[in-house]
Amino acid sequence: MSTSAIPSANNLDAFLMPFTANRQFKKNPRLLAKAKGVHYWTPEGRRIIDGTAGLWCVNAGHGREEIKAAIAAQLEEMDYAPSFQMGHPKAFELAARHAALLPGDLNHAFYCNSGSEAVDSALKIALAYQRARGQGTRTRFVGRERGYHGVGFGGISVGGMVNNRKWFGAMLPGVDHLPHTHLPENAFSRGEPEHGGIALADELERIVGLHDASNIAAVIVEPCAGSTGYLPPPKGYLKRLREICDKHGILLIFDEVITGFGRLGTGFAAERFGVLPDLMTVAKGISNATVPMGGVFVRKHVFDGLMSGSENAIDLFHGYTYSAHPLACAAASAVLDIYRDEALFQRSAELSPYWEDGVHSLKGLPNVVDIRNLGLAAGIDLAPKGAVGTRGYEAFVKAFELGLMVRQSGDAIAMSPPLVIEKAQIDEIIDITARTIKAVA
Ligand code: PXG
Repeated sequence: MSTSAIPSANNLDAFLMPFTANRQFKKNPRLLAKAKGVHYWTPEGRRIIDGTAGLWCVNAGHGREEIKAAIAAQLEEMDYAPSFQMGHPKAFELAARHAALLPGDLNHAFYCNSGSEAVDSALKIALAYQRARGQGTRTRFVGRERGYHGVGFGGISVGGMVNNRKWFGAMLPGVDHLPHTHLPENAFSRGEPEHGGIALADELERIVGLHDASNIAAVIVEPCAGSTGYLPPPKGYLKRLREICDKHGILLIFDEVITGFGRLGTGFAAERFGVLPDLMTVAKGISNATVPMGGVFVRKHVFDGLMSGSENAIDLFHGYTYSAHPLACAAASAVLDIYRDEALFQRSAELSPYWEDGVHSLKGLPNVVDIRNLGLAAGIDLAPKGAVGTRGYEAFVKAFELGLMVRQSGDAIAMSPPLVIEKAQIDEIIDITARTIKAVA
């Protein structure tokens, strides 16, 4: 091995970075070396306030001692156990705790390792359920424009982000898309937008009219779209989707990878909106991002449907080596204790009005064309400057320079701080965001 090949943090070449402009990044890297509470530190010791809870996932803040201890204890006791035709106690205990936490009869949990796996698992469970109840012609899915459901072939097919789709060919056949919910007449809405909810949801009837319900397995939506700039649903939208799905025997899947575990001031968006989906996908906050984990929660009728074959047959022909990994289960259980003991979902609700006032105080700054918020998250659209995404990227880099981590999606910036954030830290986020927006004018 030549000395030039000795791995070092100064040699950034070997890592093919996900969702990154690799060459641009490597010329001017943004490295994170340490994290605690609501802060990151760069290798040089510069402190960055985490305006995005990592990637919408570190809901209870970084470096939680209780989670570290639970993972260490589990590692000491048992590193790994399979979940196929075997089981370990923490998996069952976690599922029972999740079942108790979730609304309605969403009382069975399937586990996986990411949001992408959760989405593809949910789509497969929907197909298996329809088939098990003698409706095997229901193979089509309906997603939504500007939806993000991860990067598996199922997820990019039902998702509605052009760049996730354009590179990867034909993908899953038999998918239609509802229109996205970002309407110009709702600009600068505080919380749920007023206009368009019913008409947008009624587009589902048009799709059913085209294919017939007997061919449609499920509709999947994020209750509040995250990745494409944070788009809260207009009033009445989700309820109407639920009604149309019920009318036609179509399953409704809520992708709560971002909204789950407190982001909207309730445990789950399903509670916030009073709409119960048939299946729900989660990830991120489920383990506070310490050990990768995702999950699909299903309602009783879906679970019972899967259990309708002979007792010695495998009910769901699907699973992962690391489904219900013991370290992930230990972490997820410890984070549930934190959410409960610190009442973090309630804290998220209590902080939301302060957060709303903060983000809407940015109205009137140069190039700010829309601001949206719901729960402890917000999206801010900036007018494009030349090519789409240029100003958004400049804002993302500038914010980092000024000591704040935000997310960029085109010319929108999105923020979703850890739920343990303090009011003074919200002020700091708003102040840096304001300086950022002025700097990229
Ligand atoms: N569904 C939703 C709603 C998501 O937001 C996924 C599925 C996929 O999860 P995994 O764990 O496979 O990445 C996501 C992920 C961003 C950003 O900048 C958002 C996500 C991931 C990375 C960046 O908004 N969401």
